[in-house]
Amino acid sequence: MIKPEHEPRGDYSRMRADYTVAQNYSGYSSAEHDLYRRLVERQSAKLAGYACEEFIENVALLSSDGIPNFDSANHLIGAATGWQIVAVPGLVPDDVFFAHLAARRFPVTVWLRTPEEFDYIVEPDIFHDFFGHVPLLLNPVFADYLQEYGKGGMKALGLDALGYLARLYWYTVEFGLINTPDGMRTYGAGILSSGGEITYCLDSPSPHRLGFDLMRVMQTEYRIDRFQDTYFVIDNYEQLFRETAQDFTPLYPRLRKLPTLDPSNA
Ligand code: HBI
Ligand code: FE
Repeated sequence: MIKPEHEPRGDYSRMRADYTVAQNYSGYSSAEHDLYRRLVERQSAKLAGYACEEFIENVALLSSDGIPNFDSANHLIGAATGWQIVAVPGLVPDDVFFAHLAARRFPVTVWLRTPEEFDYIVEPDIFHDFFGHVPLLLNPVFADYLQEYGKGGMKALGLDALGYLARLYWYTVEFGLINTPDGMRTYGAGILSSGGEITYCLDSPSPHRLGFDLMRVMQTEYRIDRFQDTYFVIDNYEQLFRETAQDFTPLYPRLRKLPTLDPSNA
C-alpha cells in the first residue's frame, strides 16, 4: 500500500525495533469482530468469477469467526510456504517493510477500520492485509516472488530506485490481473479487499488492461485514491517470479532515461 501524507494511524508506542507488536487479540471488541465478519461476508460474495481460484481456495482455508488470530494462522502459513505474518501498528518504513518480505515475514496491521470506512480506506487495515494479502502467501510461487521482491526492494533503496519498485508492487501484489483458462481474474490484494473495484477491474470498459511488461510497469504512475486506469495482466505467477529474479541494477539507469507514463493513457 502507499504511504499517506498525514501521520499514519495506529499505536507505535509499544513496537519492537523491527516495528512488530503483539497482536493483543483479546483487545478486540465484539463490535470489531462483527464488523470484520460483515467485511468478509460482503467480499466473499463477490469473489466468484473475479478472484483467481487459488485466492478463493486459500481464503477459505484461512477463514476465522471474526478477526483472525495471527498465531493460529501462522501454523497454516508456515507449514504451506515457510512464511509468517508479523503484527505491525500500521505502515512501516520502506526499509523495514522490504527487510521483512526478504525474510518471508509479511507485516499485517493490527487495527480495523471504523464502520464509516466500510467501503473505502486509504491505509492498509487488518482486513486489507489479512483478507487481501495473506491467502496468496500460501501459494508457493507467489510466496517466492514476494520474497524476491523484498530482496529487490532492499537493493533498490540503496540505488535510490524505490519509486520503480513501488510501481511494480502496486501493479502486481496490489492491483494485478491474471489470465486463467476460465478467463481474466484478479490476484491483487487492493482489488480483492475492495467492494467496488473487484467487479470494476474486469467488467468496466474504461481501464486499460495491458500485458505485463516489467519496464512499462515501472514507468507507469498510479493513483491511490480512485479505481485504477491501467491494470497489468500476467499469464502465471512463474512469469512474475522469472521477471523479478533478475538483478534490476542495470534497469534503473535505463528507466531514468525513459518517460514516466500517465496511467490514464498508458
Ligand atoms: N507498511 N505495514 C505496511 N504495509 C505495506 O504494504 C507497506 C508498508 N510500508 C511501505 C510499503 N508498503 C511500500 O513501500 C510498498 O508498497 C512498496
Ligand atoms: Fe496492501
